Amino acid sequence: MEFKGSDRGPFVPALIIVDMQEDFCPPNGSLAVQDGRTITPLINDLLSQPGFVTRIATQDYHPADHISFASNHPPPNNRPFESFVEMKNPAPDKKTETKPQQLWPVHCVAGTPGAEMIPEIDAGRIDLFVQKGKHSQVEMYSAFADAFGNLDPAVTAQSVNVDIASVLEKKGVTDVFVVGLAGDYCVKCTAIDAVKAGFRSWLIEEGTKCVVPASWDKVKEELRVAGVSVIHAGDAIVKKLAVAVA
Ligand code: VGL
Ligand code: ZN
Repeated sequence: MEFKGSDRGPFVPALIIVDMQEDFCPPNGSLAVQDGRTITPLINDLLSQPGFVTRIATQDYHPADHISFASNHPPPNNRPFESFVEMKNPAPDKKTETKPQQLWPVHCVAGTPGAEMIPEIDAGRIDLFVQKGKHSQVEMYSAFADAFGNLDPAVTAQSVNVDIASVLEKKGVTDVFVVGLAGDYCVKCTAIDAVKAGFRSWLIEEGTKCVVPASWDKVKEELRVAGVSVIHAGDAIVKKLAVAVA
């Protein structure tokens, strides 16, 4: 028999809010996700739930010369959303490994207004901000690992300011709830890497929006195969978050 819910041992939940930043939101974001701002009330409601042992927000936080910016590459292969460039693994022992990297409009440049959290988010309740994508030559959608899956802080130190897996482990977290932008990129990769890091991973469907909304069914299948549970805001597991941590 499959064990469910409270039969599965301790429940120590954390909230990860992904990339609720001006550049991912209408009306002014350079990489605005359709309806991106509309998920804010749900996210603020989650932030107010007493059950989380920690509430973490991630920020895409790129240098101006980031490899994913279309304008940093010569034409004709520099069309945002469409073009791909070759990216090299930054790990010293894996330098020959490469991956295609999709190009984007310039977005979330560290220290600019586009990289700021949108002000509607109740930032006072956030315990920790994770800034990722800081290495100019590597993409980092997931808050846990760079695009090559590098987890070793010795390798990712240039990409991210916090080792999120060790932060969660130190707090005894068992379950990670993921919301934010964008469902088909950073939210997907963060939720999948949470599974790889050994946590149960729950993605609340009403708490995300996609760059390509029509891709969501395919993304949900990828998430399911990877072991992420895509759930609804009204589900029983979410109601458990109303119970304060002991
Ligand atoms: C994201 C594209 C490029 C995201 C970040 O937050 O989903 N998407 N950089
Ligand atoms: Zn980015």
